[in-house]
Amino acid sequence: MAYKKILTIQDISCVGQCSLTVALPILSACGMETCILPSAVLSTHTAGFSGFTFRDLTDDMPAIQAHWKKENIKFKAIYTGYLGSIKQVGYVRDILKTMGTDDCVRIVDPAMADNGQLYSIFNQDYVEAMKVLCGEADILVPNITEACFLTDEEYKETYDEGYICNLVEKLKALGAKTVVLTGVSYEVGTTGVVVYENGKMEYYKHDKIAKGSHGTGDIYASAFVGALMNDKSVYESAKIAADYTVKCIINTQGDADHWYGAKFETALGDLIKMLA
Ligand code: PXL
Repeated sequence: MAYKKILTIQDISCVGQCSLTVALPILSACGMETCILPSAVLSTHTAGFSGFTFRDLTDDMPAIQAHWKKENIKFKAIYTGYLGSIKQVGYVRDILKTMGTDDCVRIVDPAMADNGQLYSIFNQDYVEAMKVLCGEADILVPNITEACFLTDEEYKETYDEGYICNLVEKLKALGAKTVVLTGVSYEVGTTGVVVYENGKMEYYKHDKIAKGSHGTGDIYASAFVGALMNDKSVYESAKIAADYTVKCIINTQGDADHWYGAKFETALGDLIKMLA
């Protein structure tokens, strides 16, 4: 397996099992040297906790990037998630453009919305900035809510293939080369991932676990990047990430005290086996 230096840019939610506290261990377990650029530091994530602290690290970014440039540091993949501000989206666009190796893969998870709603700190101006960043991705990994905000389409709970194809077409029109759309469910009891690549659309269907968990989008995207960096195809990576995320949710089910995240650590062994 190739050992690669990759960069992930997202927040540190100190408690809550999302963003960097998920991406770093998952990518490390996948065998990657994982460098981080924290977008913000929060006491907890924002979905369900109240009174969280939020330190925006936007203004630290240019100096960090300048130092890395001076040290000739380049990354084989750059994977972005939850960002701290609109100004920061601009800095991240520049990092995507300038800090990759010639064969760098740029993966963007818009990480701004779920269940039909934007996360609390974001607004329409942020959505507009995110559209530009998403257009510059090699691989875009949105959920359906994010796809709707990015394409100005109405969010629906039930839909057909035509609705999903239209979303994917419009996401491609933003400029992203490859799209991995998560949480696509056409029937009760199953959900899945739509993968659009090189003019071909495929669907991987799997069980839908009744319990929805916070942070599963981050678990999914991190495992996807980890599999991809292990030279799996986009479709195979999308499938591995889905199977792993389902295991994490199953391992969390039935623990009412664990409402804020998924016990992704308990299935890391399974993920490593899937990569073998
Ligand atoms: O999992 C997405 C996420 C990441 N980071 C923070 C969040 C959320 C979801 O709410 O609040 C800070």
